[in-house]
Amino acid sequence: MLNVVLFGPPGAGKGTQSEKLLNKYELVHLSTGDIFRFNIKNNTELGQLAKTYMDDGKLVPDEVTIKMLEAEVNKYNNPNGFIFDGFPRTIDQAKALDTFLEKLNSEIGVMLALDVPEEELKSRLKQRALTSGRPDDANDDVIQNRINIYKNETLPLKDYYSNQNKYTEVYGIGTVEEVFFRLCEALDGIKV
Ligand code: B4P
Repeated sequence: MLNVVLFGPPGAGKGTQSEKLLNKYELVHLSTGDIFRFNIKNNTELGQLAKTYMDDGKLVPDEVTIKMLEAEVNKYNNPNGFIFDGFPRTIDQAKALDTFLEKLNSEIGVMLALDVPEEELKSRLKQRALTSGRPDDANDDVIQNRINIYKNETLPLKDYYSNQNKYTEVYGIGTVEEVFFRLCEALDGIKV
């Protein structure tokens, strides 16, 4: 199994690039953001809870997110591997992910991190707000909050995976195709 964590700040292009990677490498795509938004759209109990955090740009609590992710992982029987998009976002989530994968006799192969400067992130999210209808993209304070939470709670994962020699950074500026090419180069280097 090839298990990839696609990592980066809000708006770095994780969702965009995951769609392309999953086709090329035939991996299962698990995006916690997409799963939460699906639940919000369908007005489930989980969706109602997640919405109260997401609209403010806060992380959904670990116990909720971890339980949901494990249930998703267990839906698949013998996949080629997973792309985890937007998960883990905290050290506790990363530890939980290691435990789930151990149960499947597997592990994370690599964390691919998209490196994008803050000004570009803000401009992409505001652009997306014009069409996405996402409340968390539409407000400058919420965007800033998401970036701050990323720096404080999510960025420590860089060390978590670096210490296991699993961290690879990819420059996230350029066209979607250019960034995809760099990600594939990084991934192919690891697979060989
Ligand atoms: P997510 O859904 O994970 O999304 P994201 O961080 O907003 O963006 P992503 O990096 O996927 O950006 P995209 O490709 O769309 O999270 C949303 C919220 O869900 C979180 O704030 C949190 O509340 C909650 N949540 C999710 N996971 C959680 C977890 N594990 N624990 C707790 N809470 C969790 O790209 C953004 C824009 O840039 C798009 O418009 C795209 O078209 C554009 N773009 C992409 N690549 C580009 C390029 N190369 N050049 C120019 N524009 C580009």
